[in-house]
Amino acid sequence: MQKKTAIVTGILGQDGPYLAKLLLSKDYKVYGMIRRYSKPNFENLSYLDIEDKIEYVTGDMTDESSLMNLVKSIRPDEIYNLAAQSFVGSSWDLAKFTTEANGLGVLYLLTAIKHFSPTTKFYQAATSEMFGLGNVDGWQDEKTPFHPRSPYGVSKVYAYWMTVNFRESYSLYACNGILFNHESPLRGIEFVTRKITDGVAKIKLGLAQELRLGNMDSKRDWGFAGDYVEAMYAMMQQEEADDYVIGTGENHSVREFVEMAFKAVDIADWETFVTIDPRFMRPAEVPDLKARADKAREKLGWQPKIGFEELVKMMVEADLKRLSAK
Ligand code: NAP
Ligand code: G4F
Repeated sequence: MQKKTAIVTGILGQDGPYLAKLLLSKDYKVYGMIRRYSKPNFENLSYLDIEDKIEYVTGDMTDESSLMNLVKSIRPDEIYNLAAQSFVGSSWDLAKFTTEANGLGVLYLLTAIKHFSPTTKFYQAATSEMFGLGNVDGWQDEKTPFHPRSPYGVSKVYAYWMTVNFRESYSLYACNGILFNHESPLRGIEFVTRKITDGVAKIKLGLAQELRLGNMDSKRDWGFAGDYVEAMYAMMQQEEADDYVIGTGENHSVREFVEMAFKAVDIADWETFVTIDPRFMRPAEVPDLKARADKAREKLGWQPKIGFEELVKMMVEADLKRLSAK
């Protein structure tokens, strides 16, 4: 039997490698789309030991013709669009690029599918940042109104509705995974969780003396990326395409994350190491995110396996190991 094929954009990021590993375990041929680099970074793929199991193809979310060519030549069974300028903090300074890569890029991909491969299923990496200030009694689900607070959030709302619109207009199998924050040892170093676990590991090893952070009060629903890619895959195997909220249903403040990370290395007086630095405050903040993922549990049979404490420990231990090896 012929292998199923999938294009994964954003293959070098955090989620790309976890998803690719899952697809490979299900015997897919995986095409990983990367931009043109003078020196690409395959570190996350080699961490999961799959660097040489992917077929790499060149494409850029801001280059319409590169996406057209890929869809036309590969005509994959599935496309997982994970590529994005995904750092909220930089999206004010890079508003145009963020809009082009995260918003228009999705329009280009959907148009390519419509023209050249209408049976290809499409997954869009939507986000809880679309909710922003929106909530119902402190919770967010598929029916909660969007009120994005950053150019990143706005770009993802555009992509979300374009995905819905192509599904409704052209009957494409196109779905949005509205994922809440998910983390892992592969998380980019500028995101708060990894910045904390890397910083705490450095302090423990005597390589740093302080950790500088912004808003310690904001709350996030943090899960493990390895669990979340299973939800992406499940969304693409349904009878009909739909949109799903994915999260743990439990949230914690940045302060609680910091406390837990220091606890993992037996440092009790953690406050002496932490400095609030206004440079890391945002022009507009998303204060509180908490997922109600009942639909995913009922329809996809999905639920997270790794809890908050286990996640923090996993990340701190990975950073200790990485730094000690150096
Ligand atoms: P990530 O680590 O930042 O990875 C994003 C990838 O997109 C990177 O490999 C990046 O390539 C690539 N990319 C950026 N601009 C591109 C462009 N113009 N053309 C082609 N590729 C481009 O993000 P992630 O955490 O894996 O998240 C995956 C997706 O889920 C993103 O769309 C993100 O917005 C969304 N999301 C993430 C979370 C979360 O908590 N992690 C939650 C909800 C939604 P380079 O390596 O070249 O920079
Ligand atoms: O880790 P963060 O940068 O993640 P944020 O903004 O929640 O976005 C992440 O999750 C989204 C899903 O909700 C994704 F769509 C998005 O792509 C990305 O993966 O910041 C988390 C919180 C924020 O409230 C921020 O203000 O931590 C706060 N924070 C406090 N000090 C900090 C810092 N964030 C960063 N990055 N660095 C700090 O020093």
